[in-house]
Amino acid sequence: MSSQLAALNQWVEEVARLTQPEKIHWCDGSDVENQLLVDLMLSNGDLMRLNEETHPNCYLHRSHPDDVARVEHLTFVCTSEREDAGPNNHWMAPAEAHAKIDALFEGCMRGRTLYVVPYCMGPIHSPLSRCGVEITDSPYVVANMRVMTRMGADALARIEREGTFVKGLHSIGELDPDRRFIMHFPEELTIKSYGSGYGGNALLGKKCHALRIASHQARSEGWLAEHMLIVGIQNPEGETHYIAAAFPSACGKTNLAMLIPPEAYEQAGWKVWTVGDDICWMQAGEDGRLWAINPEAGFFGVAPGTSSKTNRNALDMLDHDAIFTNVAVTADNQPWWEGLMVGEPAIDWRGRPYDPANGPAAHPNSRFTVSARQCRSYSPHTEDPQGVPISAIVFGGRRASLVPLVFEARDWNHGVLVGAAMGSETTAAATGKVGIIRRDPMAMKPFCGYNFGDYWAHWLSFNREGAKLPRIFHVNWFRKDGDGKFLWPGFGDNLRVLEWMINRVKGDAGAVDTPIGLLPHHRDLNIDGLSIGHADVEQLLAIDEHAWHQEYRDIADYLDGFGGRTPELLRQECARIRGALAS
Ligand code: TSX
Ligand code: MN
Repeated sequence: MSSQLAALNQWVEEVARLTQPEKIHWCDGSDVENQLLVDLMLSNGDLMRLNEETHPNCYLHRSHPDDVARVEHLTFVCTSEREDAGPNNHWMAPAEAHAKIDALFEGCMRGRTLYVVPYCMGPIHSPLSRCGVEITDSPYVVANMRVMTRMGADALARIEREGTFVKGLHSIGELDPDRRFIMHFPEELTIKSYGSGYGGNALLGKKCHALRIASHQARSEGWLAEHMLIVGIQNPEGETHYIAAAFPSACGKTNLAMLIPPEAYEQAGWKVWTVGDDICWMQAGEDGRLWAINPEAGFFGVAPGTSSKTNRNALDMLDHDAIFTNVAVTADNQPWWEGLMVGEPAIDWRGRPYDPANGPAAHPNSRFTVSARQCRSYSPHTEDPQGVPISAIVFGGRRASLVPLVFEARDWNHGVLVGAAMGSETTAAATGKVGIIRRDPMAMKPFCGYNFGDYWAHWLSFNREGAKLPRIFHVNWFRKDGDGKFLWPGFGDNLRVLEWMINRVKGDAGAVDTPIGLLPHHRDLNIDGLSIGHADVEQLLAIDEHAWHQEYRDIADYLDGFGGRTPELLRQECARIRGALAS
């Protein structure tokens, strides 16, 4: 046996001694294995079969009602120095954290099966990919990891060949919110998660590994692990430009990744290719460009709001071989959620007869899990070991006022400031008040595995001799007029904005220089066929210098919150813009 597999075996034995499972099962990722797990879950109530005529091989999972989302207040980054985790993370000393969570793991798998889940984040033969092993006592987690990652024998073979892997230990425990922790030990490439069976808390390859641990690792190895979709835009000339975009939750990342062009664009020959909808790993290639892979193999998307109008590509991939979590069902046992626009709920997400007095039928954070291969727009280049070259990075947020539809950063350093200054208005789904602006730098607030100050310095470090960096843009699809009506139609029509970006990259489009960045003149945006007035376009592209001055005062205060770790270059950039706005 290779020394790597010996190390893995030793860890599995250690965990088994601690957790006392009845059985140990090494997952190979095969169809036969999956069928056995599905059958087990159908018999123990973890899964229910959905309508076999309309939705073959589709299943519904109902989570514990107290276990329906990520839990930021119970999520810790455990570095030896508190300052390395930064004000953006909850921190606990590693020894204390291990002691605390190991006490919960003690004997927690008695009478249960321990599953060993080897997985690869990214194409199995890509040098940008990284492997991990998740130990879990949840067959639901195994079934989801099989869809979301390259799981099983091939990943195990790569681990054996390669050496290091991220160790993830997970148990659903008692599903008690008071006995729940998600702990990260980036210096040990280790994750320990106890007491939740839900998404990002339990599918450790996703947020825990591919973002929190990977961002830490990427900093020391010189690459980027980002909370970004990746989409390829093919123009009528047949060139494809790849765009990576970061948005906070509830801004429609999955919808943009699967965008359907307006009819006139489709007829002219435009095509949109989905590479990923949530996570992007990027590295400079020998040509100086940034090359990106999607470390995931599936989509774990929010169901409510998904319809044939908002995202036909997503809806079309959900009628076979999909796992649904916490959605409602119709009288004939089809999955249903708010915003689906067809059918009616009969049973709500908790399994009760639907009653509007109990709130929405589907949980607002209900999900689908589906293989990316089922997406019609899935890019064939997603499997390329070298990744895809990124032409543009897009940051964005939900802002009813102030922030224009689109602007371009002057240069890389300005773009990093634009990313660091990202903010979004809270929606009803998030805790607390609606319409409050929350800073969410690069959409990484819940996911950066180290101090944001160091993270911005790492971003700035990519601006070096020989680099051919992507242009950086900022968008806001959510600008409203005085009557509270959205000014921009959004969805497929966002391609008009992406077209301007691509033309900027090619040097074919005009822009107006302003203190906050470069904006399209209204003639630079193609609005043919849109029922949008000239005045609305002017409003979408206008800059209120007085209000921006206030915004930049807030941004400067926010950056100061990271003290000495905030790069001087960002402060200077901020001061430069404040000066330009004041004059
Ligand atoms: O996903 C969205 N995108 C990106 C699409 C590629 N949403 C949904 C956000 C919640 C996840 C949007 N909502 C977008 C958008 O561009 N824009 C809006 C706001 C909006 C909502 C409804 C309309 C227009 C804009 N309806 C009509 O104009 C008829
Ligand atoms: Mn996400």
